[in-house]
Amino acid sequence: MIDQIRALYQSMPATLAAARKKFGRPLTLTEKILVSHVDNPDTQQWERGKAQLLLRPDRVAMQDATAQMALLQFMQAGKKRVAIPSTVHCDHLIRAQTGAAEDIKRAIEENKEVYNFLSSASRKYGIGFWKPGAGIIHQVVLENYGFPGGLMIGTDSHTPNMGGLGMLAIGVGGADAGEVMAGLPWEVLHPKLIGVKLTGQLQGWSSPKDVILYLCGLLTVKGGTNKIIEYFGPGAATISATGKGTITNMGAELGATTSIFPFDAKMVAYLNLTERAEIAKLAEAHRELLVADPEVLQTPEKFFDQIVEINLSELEPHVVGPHTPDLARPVSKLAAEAKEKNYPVPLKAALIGSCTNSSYEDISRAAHIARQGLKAGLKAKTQFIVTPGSERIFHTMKRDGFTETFEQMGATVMANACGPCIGQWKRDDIQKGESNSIISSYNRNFPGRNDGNAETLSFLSSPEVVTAMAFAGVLTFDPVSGSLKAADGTTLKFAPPKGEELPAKGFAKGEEGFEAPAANGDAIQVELPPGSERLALLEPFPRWDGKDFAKLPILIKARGKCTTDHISPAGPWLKFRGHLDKISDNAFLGATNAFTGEAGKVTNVLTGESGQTPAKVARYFKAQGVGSIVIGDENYGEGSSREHAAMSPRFLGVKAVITKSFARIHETNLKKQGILPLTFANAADYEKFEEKDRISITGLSHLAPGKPVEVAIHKANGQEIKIQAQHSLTNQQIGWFKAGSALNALN
Ligand code: MIC
Ligand code: SF4
Repeated sequence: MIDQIRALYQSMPATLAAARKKFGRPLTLTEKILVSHVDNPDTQQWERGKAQLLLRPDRVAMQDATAQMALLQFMQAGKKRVAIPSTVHCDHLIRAQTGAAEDIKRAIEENKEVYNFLSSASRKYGIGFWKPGAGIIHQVVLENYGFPGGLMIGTDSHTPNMGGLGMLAIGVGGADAGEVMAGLPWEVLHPKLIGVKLTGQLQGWSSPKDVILYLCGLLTVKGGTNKIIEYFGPGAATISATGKGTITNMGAELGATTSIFPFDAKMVAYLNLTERAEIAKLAEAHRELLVADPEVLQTPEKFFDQIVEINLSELEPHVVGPHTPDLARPVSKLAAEAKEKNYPVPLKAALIGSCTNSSYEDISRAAHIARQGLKAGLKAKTQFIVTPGSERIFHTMKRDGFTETFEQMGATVMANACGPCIGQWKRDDIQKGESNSIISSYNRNFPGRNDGNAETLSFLSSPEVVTAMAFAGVLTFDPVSGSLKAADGTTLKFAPPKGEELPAKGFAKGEEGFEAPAANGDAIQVELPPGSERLALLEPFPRWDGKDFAKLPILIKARGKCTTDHISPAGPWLKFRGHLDKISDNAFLGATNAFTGEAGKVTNVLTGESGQTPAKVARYFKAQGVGSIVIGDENYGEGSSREHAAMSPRFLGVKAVITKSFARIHETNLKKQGILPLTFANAADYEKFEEKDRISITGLSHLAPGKPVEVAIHKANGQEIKIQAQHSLTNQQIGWFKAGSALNALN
């Protein structure tokens, strides 16, 4: 790895000089990394928001729930070995039930087929394999592979965590990963740049989490779409590397392509403590390559498309939610809002950890709060769950007494895995449909995400605020100014949390859980049992038949938020991530039917039967040889990278998705799988679609970049309304549509 980094740093000065000349100006850090990873500097066009970049990432990371499709697609490319360093991480499939030890044992049993498939394919194709229990993908990558100035892609939307180490790390669908592993360059729309200037220093209860929670409120869940967020300013250097990782990780909630911090001493400290002193030294020796040019810092408004300034000294601790990460307010304002909006006040669960917030700093600050509560004779009034991010964190927490502290409070320490964050949480304290509030230090809070119950109101905050809330047991508690009654009747007012950025004694180590690939994988068989319930080889999607889409029914018109969690829910469905036919039964189960207001139920307009699942109706259409259309609202496909949200509709016969706007990863996933992603030229046209309408999309053989397409809405009374829709397909992507998928276009 060190050689790869050395070679990159050695090549950068000449590349950057050429780019400065070409652009006629100094460079931001983002641009430095982009130009140093471009596939062909001679032919590459540079226009923010317009040009397509063809890039050569340094590595690929995949987690178990998305790696299955990524590897199945990679296998279709017929290569012997991956072209660039790649890893698989087993984290999403572990159910949080009784605690780490038993949960891992059960997961290994339950997911045997999938783990065997992933590990055998990894061994064969030259991919590093991290076993279940080793940790959550982003923590493990941060501890082992992230490096300043690098470019990576990962089949998970929170891959940008690595921005905390000055790496440009971008979440993608499995098809993108499969292609890059097969040796193709990776394509992305040249993002615009938002510069976030940080001044001052975080105080008291405020933590890195609050930087991103505040930004979510300011920019909203679509404010970062097709944009990279570059942090700079004196405040940046005051935040630990893992704190930076929290901020860049959750930048996914802004829809941002990725987020990044400039190289600094905090990154050096983190690299040193994670046994990468050599990389730290090398980066220090090339510091000027790994930060923006000085002119950019002097007049940032000349170099960024938008600037936001945050004075860390004045930033208050925040809470966001319910149901969306951009409903933000300072924690001091939550009580009044909870009363006004009738949020259930008792908290049923408080959860800390996850890929976003389980650093040593997070845990030590939360433990400081925990100790104060315990000293006052208090225990958690809610269920309290801790999910460490990695083996290192788990063992260091244990060694330094944090685990014991949390357990004294009544906490359950879960496996080093996603667990409750992805709906792998066996919760039996509430009935389905029961309205209740929970709070966590995670990064997503869409309805039904944690426990499959859309009536759970999920709030997000920093681990220290969540821990204080666990003692209070109510949503209306303000840990900053409020107080609790101690066991002896006196008053407990928490002192602001104090922690250490990094463990003074270094990280403790557990079982690393890494399996290296075989030097020569030729003799290794990929384990894929025929007739498996969990895995099935992919059949190529049919090619486009050259005809326009004529009078197709609407499968669903989704109203309001329609994230990938609404389109392809996770939780119990995760077990079918390697079996396209089976998982497709979950299609649109969370999406709100605009015609009825009900989630996951539609009318089969061919038979008139109502109250059916979208998958059932789509399968009926498919059996009749009839395709269908999906209509969506704003920021359709927000959230995760799961390409099942595109593959299932494709498998079920959806031909086009027409929306007001798309989230980046999902729009690409639709294109890759051969579905036409269209946006209304006039957003108000969304209202024109009625349940019984039939939709035609014409002129498809003349599909061309930038050229709108015509959509006709045929009303039940014979009336026809014509509207225009736009698309962002390039010539190459039109080729994917015609071939039936990007993968078909390769062969
Ligand atoms: C998520 O946080 O939503 C996930 C689960 O990590 C997803 C990936 C997946 O659905 O497998 C993501 O963020 O991309
Ligand atoms: Fe796992 Fe949650 Fe992080 Fe996604 S956001 S990688 S589900 S911990």
